[in-house]
Amino acid sequence: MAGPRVLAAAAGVAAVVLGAGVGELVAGLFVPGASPIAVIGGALIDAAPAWAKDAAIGLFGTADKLALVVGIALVLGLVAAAAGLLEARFPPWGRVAVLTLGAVGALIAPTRPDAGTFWWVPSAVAALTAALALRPLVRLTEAESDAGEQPGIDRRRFLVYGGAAAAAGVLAALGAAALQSGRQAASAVREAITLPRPAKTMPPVPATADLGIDGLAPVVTPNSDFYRIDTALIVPTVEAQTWTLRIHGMVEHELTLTWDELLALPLQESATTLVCVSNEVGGDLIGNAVWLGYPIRELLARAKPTAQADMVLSRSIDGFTASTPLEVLTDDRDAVLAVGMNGEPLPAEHGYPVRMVVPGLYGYVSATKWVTELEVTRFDAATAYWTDRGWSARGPVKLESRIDVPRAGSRVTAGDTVIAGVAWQQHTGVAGVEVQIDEGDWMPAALATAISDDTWVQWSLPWRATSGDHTLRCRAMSAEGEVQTAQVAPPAPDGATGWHAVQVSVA
Ligand SMILES: Nc1nc2c(c(=O)[nH]1)N[C@H]1C(S)=C(S)[C@@H](COP(=O)(O)O)O[C@H]1N2
Ligand SMILES: [Mo]
Repeated sequence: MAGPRVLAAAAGVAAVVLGAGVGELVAGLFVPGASPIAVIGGALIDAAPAWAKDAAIGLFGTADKLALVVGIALVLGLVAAAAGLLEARFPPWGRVAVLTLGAVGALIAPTRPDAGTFWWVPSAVAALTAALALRPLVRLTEAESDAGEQPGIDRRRFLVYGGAAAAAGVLAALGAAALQSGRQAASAVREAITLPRPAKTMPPVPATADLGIDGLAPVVTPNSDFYRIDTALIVPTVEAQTWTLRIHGMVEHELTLTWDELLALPLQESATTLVCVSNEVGGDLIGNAVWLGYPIRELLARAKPTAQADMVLSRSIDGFTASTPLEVLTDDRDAVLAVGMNGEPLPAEHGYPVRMVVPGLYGYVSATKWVTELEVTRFDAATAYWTDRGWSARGPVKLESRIDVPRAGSRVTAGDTVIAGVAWQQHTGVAGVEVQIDEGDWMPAALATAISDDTWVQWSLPWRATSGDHTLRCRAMSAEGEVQTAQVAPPAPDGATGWHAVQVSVA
């Protein structure tokens, strides 16, 4: 039989689940984006020290956001249980605790970069609901503890009312989640968009660019498999028709571009591999796509940066910023304002309606999604989101290579097989890849045809596998003669280095 303490804690949890669910539903119905959990999660993401985020991405990869939400729910559950106990022992302090929790959410909400006037409301409603439910639920548990005659009756009533409160909360939260995903899916506008034909098309991807080896990453990554990394707990919704890009700061001509104006410009196709600075050696936070976009260089030429400017701080609707060297955006590379990804409008998670893509730089200093602003400035005058959190202000991609086949830890049948992978150093190009088996000599692998210097390239090497355990290593050579360093460096502050090694056992 559960003791009175356990029941009081359960009353706290039931009240808070009800409040949180109602708060989420109010947000889902009336104030999209202001979900109390998302507001608190977003603030935690922005406030977390660099090491914590590094650890989160390292531990959970692209599931880092789910892990955060589960973490918040657990903490919320603990606080709720404590509030139930407090209310039972020292009323009204349990209610005060619950209201304080809601007040924190209501105070944080307006500080979010994309906050609207009523963003505080869902947290306030959540807190009031939880506080109102807490007192009667705790009462029922008290009646239970000193019920003389019929103890079973109040217990049953508590279970019924407490259970109903919690169930209502869960239902409301599910409703909110359905509204949210409906809102994303119902970007009917996005579905209806027909992207203009490129004024400058890319030569078709050579058939010899993809070796077609089982288990090897395809040379062009399908959108559904493309890694996603960003600080947005809820994917920002930006409508193309109201989207604008403002170019301002150290420019002679400030300018604003609309969606229709952007689509009317001569767009170009370009294949560019995007990689995250958090990608570990051998990691999968990398993908390659064919982008449809307009050269940022041309827009900057119109705006005319002043002679002192050396950086462009791009800003997203959700407040994320990236610092990109001005020279990289004005030289002849395909640094684009992209609207299309592999033949369709940008998926919402990848920046719909417009994002930046810049060959040769890690995403955190170049690939701003949901971009709305380019501020021409100086590295010594402004810093970007990740720089403020300890990462380097500049992030050129480092020369790397990865073994995809055979998979690390896999069992290989003795005899003729193949070792294959990918190698990259965007905007420089890869000249060769070498493979080492155990402590043997480095052997040159065959490169597939590169799509361009801005994309990764596949490589392969036939291998007569002999039985036993083996370590396979690879290293790449760049088109400039650089050899991929063996020096092991972690992702922070400007990208991991080292050789990818995989262990396999051959039988
Ligand atoms: N608005 C916004 N843009 C962003 C980010 C972000 O957090 N917010 N993350 C950047 C980082 S760190 C990377 S690696 C790339 C990832 O792009 P993808 O999710 O389309 O793969 O987006 C960049 N653009
Ligand atoms: Mo990244």
